[in-house]
Amino acid sequence: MIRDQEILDQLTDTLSRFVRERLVPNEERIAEDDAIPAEIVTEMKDLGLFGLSIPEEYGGLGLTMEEEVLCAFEIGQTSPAFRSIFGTNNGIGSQGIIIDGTPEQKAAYLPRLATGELIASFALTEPNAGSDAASLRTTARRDGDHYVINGTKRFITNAPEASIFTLMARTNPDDKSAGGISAFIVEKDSPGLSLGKIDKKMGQKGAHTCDVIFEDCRVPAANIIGGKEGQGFKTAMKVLDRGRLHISATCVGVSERLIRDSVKYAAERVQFGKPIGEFQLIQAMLADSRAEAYAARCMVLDAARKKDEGRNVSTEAACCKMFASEAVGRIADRAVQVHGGAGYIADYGVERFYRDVRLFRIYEGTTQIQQLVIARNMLKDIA
Ligand code: COS
Repeated sequence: MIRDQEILDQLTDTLSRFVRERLVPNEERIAEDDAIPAEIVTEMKDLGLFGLSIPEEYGGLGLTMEEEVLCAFEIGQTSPAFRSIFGTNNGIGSQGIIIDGTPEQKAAYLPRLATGELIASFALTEPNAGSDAASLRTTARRDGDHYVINGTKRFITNAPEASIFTLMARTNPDDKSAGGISAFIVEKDSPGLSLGKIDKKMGQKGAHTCDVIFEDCRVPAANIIGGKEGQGFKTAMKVLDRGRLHISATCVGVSERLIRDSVKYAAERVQFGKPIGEFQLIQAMLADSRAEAYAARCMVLDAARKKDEGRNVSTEAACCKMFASEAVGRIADRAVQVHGGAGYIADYGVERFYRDVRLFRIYEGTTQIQQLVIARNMLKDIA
């Protein structure tokens, strides 16, 4: 749903210019420094990027899902690490509070998340609970008006920068299933919370992950999301439904960027006396990439519109995540191939994207988890 086409066009134009003029020229720098420069983070805050999907009443832009994916198509056209720094405030870090939080929790955290004063992070994965999220072992034991949390969370995006964590922990030790899990808002300064060392990753330099360790960490009982125990797994799944659409839209943006760079290179690079773009074998790669990116864009828009209509898009979000992340992997591979030797050399930047996009097939649910979600829902629908 687009509420006001003119205002949205202004926003997407601004984002497109920001990406072109401020982010693209800094891609190499953030990869080398493994950090987003402070001045760029300030500009992102001024543009409202930390609050794209936070409701207007809490100071965000309150974008609908369709508006959000249209913005992500633009923001995706540069190194994914730029999106990552504000991505968790709009997506998995804040959505638990937006979807299931109490009015007090929303009022306490959302306004500061919208401005970027606070960074939110989503702490679900553990050393022994990744795809099988419901098997998580972190415990939260009630003790008076607090919970005492013990356990370790792993590969947590933006944990080194985070001010708050949306944490999933088991409040009922006798219930080993999803029903024993609750979601909490945990502030980074809570006693007993510490961080592991920053992980060395294959790509997405500038975006950071690390372990988050809870040792008798005391969290006020008022911070249980929604005020009820046992709802945390469902909160996490709803958050991921939305997050997966956002990631899919980012995949579309990166795909379009890589295709544009490939076409430009094919038009300029001369071999055998003519631009390589005139050779049909190069054309085939460009065409396959174009068709796949177009298909992904159409899927994401369709699913986003259905979500705005209030429909359950768990299946569609999984389809989008599976298709768009696999497609951008193929598109990045072809981009390297079209660039030939230059595609393998760091100076041209294509190899960096090739490594960066590999993550899209893994986080927020692997391709195999998306297949499982899609097929299970299909079987449920006919039952
Ligand atoms: N929205 C709302 N509720 C949902 C839901 C969704 N999208 N998906 C599942 N649920 C509910 C189910 O309805 C069920 O509730 P009831 O017990 O009341 O029926 C409960 O949650 C448990 O669901 P289910 O039995 O399907 O859970 P499973 O343990 O079998 O696992 C998968 C479900 C595999 C889909 C889940 O573990 C998953 O998504 N794993 C990947 C995790 C992930 O993405 N990790 C990345 C980390 S974040 S970067």
